[in-house]
Amino acid sequence: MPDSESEIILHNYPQSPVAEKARVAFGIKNLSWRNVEIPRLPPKPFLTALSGGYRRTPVMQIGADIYCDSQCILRELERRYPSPRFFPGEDAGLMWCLSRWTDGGLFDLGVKIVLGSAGNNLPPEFAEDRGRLYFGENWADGLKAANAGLPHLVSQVRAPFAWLDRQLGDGRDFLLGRAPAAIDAQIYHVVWFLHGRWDQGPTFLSEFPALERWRDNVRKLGHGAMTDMSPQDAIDRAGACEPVPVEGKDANDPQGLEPGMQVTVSPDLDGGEQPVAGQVVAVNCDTITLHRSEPETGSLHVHFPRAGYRVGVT
Ligand SMILES: N[C@@H](CCC(=O)N[C@@H](CS)C(=O)NCC(=O)O)C(=O)O
Repeated sequence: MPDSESEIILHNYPQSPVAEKARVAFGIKNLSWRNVEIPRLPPKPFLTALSGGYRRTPVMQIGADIYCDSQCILRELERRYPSPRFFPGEDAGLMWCLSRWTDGGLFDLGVKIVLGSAGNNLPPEFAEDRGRLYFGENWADGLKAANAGLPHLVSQVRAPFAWLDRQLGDGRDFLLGRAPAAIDAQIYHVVWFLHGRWDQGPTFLSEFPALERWRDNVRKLGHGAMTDMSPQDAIDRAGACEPVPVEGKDANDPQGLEPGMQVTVSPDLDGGEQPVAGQVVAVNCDTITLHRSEPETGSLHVHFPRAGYRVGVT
């Protein structure tokens, strides 16, 4: 068992597909972790006390270090637990580039198909929250358009699934061969979502037997070893720990970001989300780390990816 300072804590809820990506990542590396269940809808006071306002799922905590976004989570897991590797081949750079599509365009299609096909059957407060998050200010129109345009949306996901099905048709266990990789988790979470939450999902996926065999292989990887933890214990853990010291200055930063600056960070999307404010501790092309402090948690380092996030200088 790791000591409590280095114990992995995942703030998430069972139905979240992006959390499923992180849970599969734990399975690939066979890690032990603590599960803190958060609400599916805001307010999420325990989570935002740690994150500074970031409300998406999942968020990983290790001591007083808070990792927002699955991109940041996977990167940190690879740094702390390099074996087995998330990138079994020699193509980590290309795999990260590909993950911009899995986390962006592909996930977006999954969300539009699931929410669009649910139509008027979504609970109103859920429709309003997720509608605003994924469809912008005119979310009600966006949801209706997704419902009316469902066949088109499905055609957009069918093509890449057919490509994957053909590739997997050579009998390999995972997308890159015999060993599971980050890209398996990054594609699997959308397939898992479509299978579990779209009423036509199982029928749609039955067109792709090799993809279905692969889905089962990824499912069998499991989630590592999970034990529950209460939200208050997670807050107390942060309060009892100091963030891991980190340094980083980037002479070529296009925004001139430097340690010591006060900034805000938010997803680079129109989701109506609250930006997180803090002081830059370290910055590079992959990650920005902010220092925040709250009476209950003491000093925290909150980490965000650069790709997909907007930094504003305050
Ligand atoms: N880019 C983020 C996306 C996270 C995301 O959109 N997660 C969904 C759940 S699957 C979410 O936050 N939904 C709203 C919520 O949980 O409050 C990541 O990769 O972690």
